[in-house]
Amino acid sequence: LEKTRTFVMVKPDGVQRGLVGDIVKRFEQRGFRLVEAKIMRVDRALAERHYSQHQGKPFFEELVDYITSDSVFAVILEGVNAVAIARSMIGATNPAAALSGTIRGDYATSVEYNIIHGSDSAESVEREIALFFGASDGV
Ligand code: DAT
Ligand code: MG
Repeated sequence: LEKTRTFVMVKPDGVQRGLVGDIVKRFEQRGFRLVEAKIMRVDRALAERHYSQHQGKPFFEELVDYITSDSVFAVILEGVNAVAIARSMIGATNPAAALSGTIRGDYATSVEYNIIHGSDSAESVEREIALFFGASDGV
């Protein structure tokens, strides 16, 4: 079976709440391999590029403030059907709609603080891995 990559990022509240280990464990148990991972700070320039599709929306400034407020945990995952499976494990953008058993459904209550990001397409994976990990593509 063909393995592909996806990019996920535990947002500042997830790191602050000590959820990185639980979240990594979920992905590993599901069958993903960690290709690269790091704790890092996101500066405004990176945040605005990462979320460029949302520029101009009413929540954009708050979103950039939030994602730059403290460390995030950025991860490249590899597995079968990586984008779709990671997104289904993450759950709906608004935790009010996220099913229990999903990461947002188990750990988050507000759309502003929904604790994790996951790439939404193969194109987003390429773009986001380049933004967060540069040319490096792991081992
Ligand atoms: P996702 O993170 O599920 O891919 P998205 O790309 O539509 O969702 O939005 C990116 C982030 O922006 C999302 O995780 C939280 C924030 N956001 C989205 N819609 C919002 C809204 N209506 N109010 C406040 N924040 C919102
Ligand atoms: Mg998105």
